Amino acid sequence: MTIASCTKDRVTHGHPCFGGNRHQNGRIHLAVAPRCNIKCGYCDRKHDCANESRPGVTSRLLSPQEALEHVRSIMADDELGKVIKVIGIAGPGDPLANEETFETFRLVKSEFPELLFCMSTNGLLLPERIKDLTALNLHSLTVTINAVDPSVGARIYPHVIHHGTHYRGEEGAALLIGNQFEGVRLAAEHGLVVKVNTVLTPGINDTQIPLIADKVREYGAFVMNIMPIIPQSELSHVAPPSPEDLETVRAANEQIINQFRGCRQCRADAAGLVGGGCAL
Ligand code: CLF
Ligand code: SF4
Repeated sequence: MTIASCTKDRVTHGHPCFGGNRHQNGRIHLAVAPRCNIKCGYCDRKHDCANESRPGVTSRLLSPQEALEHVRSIMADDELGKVIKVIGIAGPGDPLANEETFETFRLVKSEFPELLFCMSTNGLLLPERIKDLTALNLHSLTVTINAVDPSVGARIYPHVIHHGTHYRGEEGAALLIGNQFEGVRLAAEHGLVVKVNTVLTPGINDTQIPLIADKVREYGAFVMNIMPIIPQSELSHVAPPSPEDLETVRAANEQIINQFRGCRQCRADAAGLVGGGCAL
């Protein structure tokens, strides 16, 4: 399924990660969210959230006030200031598990209301925070969903911590997956443009991809981004998909929902054009 350009522009406003022109439009990531409330088997927590980043690079944590100053300095730069269209929060942990995320959006939005605001999450807290996100007038949201079946999810998520209680195995996965899909449904219903990231983990969740696509399309997601696993931690033994295998999965999935193929698995403090951005 290709993204018709008139529909795409109306929905995404040129957002580089939703099919907008990523050679012209850039983003600033603000690394203000250190804590996480789940454990993904491909994450070792020495690095940024692996649902939107690659290992080997870590971000310096910023306070909300420092984040605002960081945005000010980039927007004042003659070259970078012209390309920045989006302010994103994508880690280093889960943005919804950190109140600093909300404070940062409020601060930056009050000074740069013309920018688009974007966030990426594992989705565990999405149903209960959706009203807070819409109150901020968040433009776009990414939810990483790796399974529909809790038995598959249990092989990807060793544990989930929800309101102070640890859940393991299928119980934890079922809670997480339920909140992810409900969160996507509510976000779309509230007018956010929703992208679903899925980490393709060969031998574990291959068969889940079309099931995820069917469900999130029904719930109103706009586009899906299938990312190759970068093996580490509990899933370090998994062989990542070849570029050819990844493309085969994306092409099949395109029959169900739009595909984003431009992802560069950014770090949580990236700034500039996707793929060409420096981290200041
Ligand atoms: Fe950042 Fe993510 Fe928003 Fe983009 S990144 S929070 S949706 S503004 Fe983009 Fe980077 Fe891929 Fe993410 S290329 S890792 S998809
Ligand atoms: Fe790591 Fe992100 Fe998963 Fe949290 S949500 S465990 S930070 S990959």
